[in-house]
Amino acid sequence: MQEPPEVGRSLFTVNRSRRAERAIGTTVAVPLATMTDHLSIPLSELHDRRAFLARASALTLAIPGVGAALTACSPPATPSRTDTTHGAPQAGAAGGAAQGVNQPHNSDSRLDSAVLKGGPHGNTSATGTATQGAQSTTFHRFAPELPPLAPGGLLQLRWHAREAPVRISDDTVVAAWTFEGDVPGPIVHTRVGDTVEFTLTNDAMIPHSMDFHAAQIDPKLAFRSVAKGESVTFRFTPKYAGAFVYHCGTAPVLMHIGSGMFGAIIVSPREPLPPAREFVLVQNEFYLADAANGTRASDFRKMLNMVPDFVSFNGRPSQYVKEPIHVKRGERVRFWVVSAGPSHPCNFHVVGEQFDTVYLGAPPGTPLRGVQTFSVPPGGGMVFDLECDVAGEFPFVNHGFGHGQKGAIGILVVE
Ligand SMILES: [Cu+2]
Repeated sequence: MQEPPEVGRSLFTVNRSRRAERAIGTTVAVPLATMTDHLSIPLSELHDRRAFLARASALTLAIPGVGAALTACSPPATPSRTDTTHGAPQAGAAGGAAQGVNQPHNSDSRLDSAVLKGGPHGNTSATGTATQGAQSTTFHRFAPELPPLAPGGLLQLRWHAREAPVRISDDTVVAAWTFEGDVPGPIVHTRVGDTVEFTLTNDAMIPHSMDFHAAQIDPKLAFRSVAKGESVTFRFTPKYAGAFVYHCGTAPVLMHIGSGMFGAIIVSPREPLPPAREFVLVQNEFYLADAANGTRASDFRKMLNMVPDFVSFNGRPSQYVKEPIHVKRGERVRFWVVSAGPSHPCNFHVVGEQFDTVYLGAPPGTPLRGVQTFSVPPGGGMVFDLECDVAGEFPFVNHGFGHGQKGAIGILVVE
């Protein structure tokens, strides 16, 4: 009797895990042990796991760009231990090359899904240390100010991917997957023509990776997944100015962005823009399971349905309503707005104001003048300038008000 497609796909995934283990040998023993856990799935759990893997696999097939990027990244027949760096990072060649030459590519999407399904957590982010210490996790307002540029034209970032509970409101702690322990990850600020040297070390059981939208670089090398305890290092030189997303690119990407692995990299142009108070807003959605052990885990099935529980700027719903952004009358304000998604745009609008200029692409090019609202697509970023000539309290919102109501709102106080 012919197997239904769903079962066939699931078994194929299992076989891929076995092949990967043989190919890579004992070099990454802990994650592979986790992968092979699912070779002995109890029948009672098989349906859920099978469904998850099938849906995750279908996801990559349904989005051609993502599917190509992810499914092309199968483990090679003869992988090398030089896949990753250890200890002090070593820069790749300036201008964009990643470490090494004969390296495995990013993890296969189905392999990574298998890792996700290897634990007792189901289709959620409640893995490993994501829930530990939740009760003592305090709320902090995410500072929206654009940080200063690094001196000398070289920005060196040595980050860790790790699981952590993050309090997003007084009554909600999410079991997050993070860059540097927070959601979103740190705001990166660089400039066209400068160099970013980036190292990601993975502290978590599940593979993770980094995809900078501000980079032009071979994604199979630079954006590949790394296993627990291992690192990847690469350099790039931003060509265009703008507000760009970064995110974990490990499959299913939906799960990794949806669980907190995203942020903004702001690339300033060489020629200065008009002086302004500059702020960064990263919109994201939260899809959360019911509370357990003091946290709410991110729920992959809810992500697929695209009806979020919360939508936020900088990782906390309505945080800038409680603690607004203050500027002075007569100042120009510049919002670098990024929509990390994973699935919805940000229809950015400031109530009672109009945008003097919106830059669709690299500022100072492509200016639109006198704009009321503009939609930033998921995976995109734009720059919004306004001249604060009138004093008052101005709500900045996602004018898709279902999402504004769920937390994509703040207050700009012009004093
Ligand atoms: Cu990840």
